Amino acid sequence: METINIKIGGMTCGGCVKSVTKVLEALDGVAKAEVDLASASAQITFDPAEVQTAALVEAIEDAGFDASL
Ligand code: 9UX
Repeated sequence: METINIKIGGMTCGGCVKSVTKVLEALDGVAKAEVDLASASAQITFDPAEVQTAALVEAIEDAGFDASL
């Protein structure tokens, strides 16, 4: 497992946090996603053999938010 932190733009309430958490944890290879509103970021624990960081960024963007490594 690997852990990375991705900066997320556009989250304005707890519902956004839930949405982002859900899309990330729905991905195969993601073990845990801890999304934080105050720091506008997500700490993601994932298996790099199953999912790449680009796919994590894409999932966040597809949910309507900005994501950068
Ligand atoms: Mo809160 Mo986020 O009502 O899209 S869920 S702003």
